[in-house]
Amino acid sequence: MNTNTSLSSANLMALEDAHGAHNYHPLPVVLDRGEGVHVWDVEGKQYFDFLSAYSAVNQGHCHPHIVKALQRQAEKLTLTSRAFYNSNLGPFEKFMTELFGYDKVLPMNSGVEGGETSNKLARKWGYLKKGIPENKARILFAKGNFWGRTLAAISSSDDPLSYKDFGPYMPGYDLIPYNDLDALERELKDPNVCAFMVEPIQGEAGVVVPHEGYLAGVRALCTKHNVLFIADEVQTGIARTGKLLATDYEDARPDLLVLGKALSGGVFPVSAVLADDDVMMCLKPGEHGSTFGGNPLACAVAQAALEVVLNENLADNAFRLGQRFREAMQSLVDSTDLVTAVRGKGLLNAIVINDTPDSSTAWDLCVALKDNGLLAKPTHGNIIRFAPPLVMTADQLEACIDIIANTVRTFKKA
Ligand code: IF1
Repeated sequence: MNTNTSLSSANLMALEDAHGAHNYHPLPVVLDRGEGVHVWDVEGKQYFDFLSAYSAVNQGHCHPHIVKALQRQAEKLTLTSRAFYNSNLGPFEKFMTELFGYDKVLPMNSGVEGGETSNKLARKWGYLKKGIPENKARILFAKGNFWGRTLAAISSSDDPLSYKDFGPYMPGYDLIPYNDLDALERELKDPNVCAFMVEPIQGEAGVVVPHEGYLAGVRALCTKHNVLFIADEVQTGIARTGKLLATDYEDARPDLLVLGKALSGGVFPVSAVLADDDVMMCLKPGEHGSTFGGNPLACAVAQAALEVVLNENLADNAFRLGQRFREAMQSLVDSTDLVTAVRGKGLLNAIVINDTPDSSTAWDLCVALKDNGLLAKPTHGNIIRFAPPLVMTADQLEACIDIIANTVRTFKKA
């Protein structure tokens, strides 16, 4: 139970409303405890978590192996800054570069800091190695992208909710259609393009899966035109889509790999950019950094979080359970009017609701799912993302499928 045992969900929602910025519109549930695939609200009601904190809790809530690593390190040394070496960073960097197959890693904290770091590295490489004239470097992004909330990230957004009234915007950022190799090649002919940053599957856009061969095509075109391929795997990485990385599905090794979220199992903000020396060594001491980046606590937590992914074969589990989940959702598509499509890979999936994006139907369905013990939230309007922790068992998945199917079948539109 929460420490303020006298406060009900209603009291706690009122406190957030009165004293917190209104930059979110949460589902009306107040979570107090999490363990594995379950969370409990302050009244003690249990739910299946089908959002996993936007794929940051792939290892399940409060995984003991990760929490123990946090506790042990927290009592020893939490932060030194990079003004000094620390005893965790080197071993962690060795673990990361060997696991993901790159020469170097640059540790940061939030996912968007990882994105910003990859963009700075790409521009620096563009000037020092590709010979792009000063301040002329261009980075391409895919329409529908989402990589965070900083002024740079929203400068590449085509979603007014992300960018409106936050201008002026970052110069040198341009958009091309997602999943369109011809459009990409047309832009890559410009010698001032230093990078193309893209999500292997677009999460926020509504779990948009590109055609087979798109990622391999991006890789080949970026190689052909001497442009850096930046893969934003903040949401798709760390076993979420049924492989360690979503780019592992094709011959599509990125030049810059951006990780975040489940890199720490949702226990601590940890992000990272991996690259080979040709790119990473363009950065010299003092040219980039952060107070918390690479701190001993982050290293201990992230190493434990990755050990869980490997030791519990979470990618294979996500692959298998994802196949079963999409099969079950497809039967809802075939047998109801409410659900018109299902898409995804591994345990990053979404269903499309048969209503306009500005309707409340998807939201109302998520409220009904909540009442039936399963938490999910619409992404864009009429699309509901389903992303449970990857530690889910087959039996638990069947129970969740039953909840979703029963809720859909008994749901009445407003
Ligand atoms: C919010 C969305 C998801 C991301 C990808 C980088 C980042 C994210 C592919 C930045 C972050 C979060 C942000 C959070 C909600 C959530 C989200 F709905 F906003 F778009 F997951 F789809 N690349 N996504 O998905 O990582 O700096 O947040 O650690 O801002 O509301 P961050």
